[in-house]
Amino acid sequence: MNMDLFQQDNPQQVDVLALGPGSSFLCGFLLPDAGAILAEVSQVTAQSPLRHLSTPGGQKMSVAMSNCGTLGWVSDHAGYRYQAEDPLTGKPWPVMPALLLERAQQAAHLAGYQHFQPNVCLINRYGIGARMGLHQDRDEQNLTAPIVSFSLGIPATFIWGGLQRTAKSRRFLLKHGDAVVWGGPDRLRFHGVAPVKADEHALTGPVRINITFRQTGP
Ligand code: MD6
Ligand code: FE
Repeated sequence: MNMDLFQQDNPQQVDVLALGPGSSFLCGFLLPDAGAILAEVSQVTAQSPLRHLSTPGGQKMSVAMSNCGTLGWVSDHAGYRYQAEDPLTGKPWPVMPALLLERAQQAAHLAGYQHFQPNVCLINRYGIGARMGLHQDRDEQNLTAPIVSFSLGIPATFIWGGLQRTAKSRRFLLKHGDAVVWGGPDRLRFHGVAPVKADEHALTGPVRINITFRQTGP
């Protein structure tokens, strides 16, 4: 029986589409509070500004990043890692706003993950033309926890691959308000974002914001 059919479990009656055995697409999940979420993101980035990190190979990333939570994801010549201080400010990352945490846990719950306790919230800002190459998310110590991903602003084409880099990939559009939850057998799928096409959104202008929630520990 699909419990999501009951109003009390899914009061928004959001469509939950299976993308794979451990992953769900929640179409329009964030639409009721997109403005409030973007305001929280602005509060975070006022304290820990968005910046273009360098890859270990020395390339500047086209996506600008920041974090909130007890740890943040960073990249530099020394590699990819999570750390408790923002290297730009030398201070701890801003606290994860309650609304972001609550909505991430609701999304995980709707997708069948009941005990998601994210401690990291990675904020990605895409301008026109920004992209993210095919990668796996494997810097988290806890690979049994899912990742919850929120998309706001202008749309982007998500590239959804397989467990091997060379596996055939599918593409789908991530639009303003969409959430994706993935874990279980899909947790280590390769994925990326195609160069963002010129567009404007009333709430963000010519920008896409992606927020991913991760649980790095037990
Ligand atoms: C993005 N997302 O949507 C990039 N990674 O801009 C990711 O790289 C990602 O959405 C792991 C899990 C979910 C994601
Ligand atoms: Fe990723």
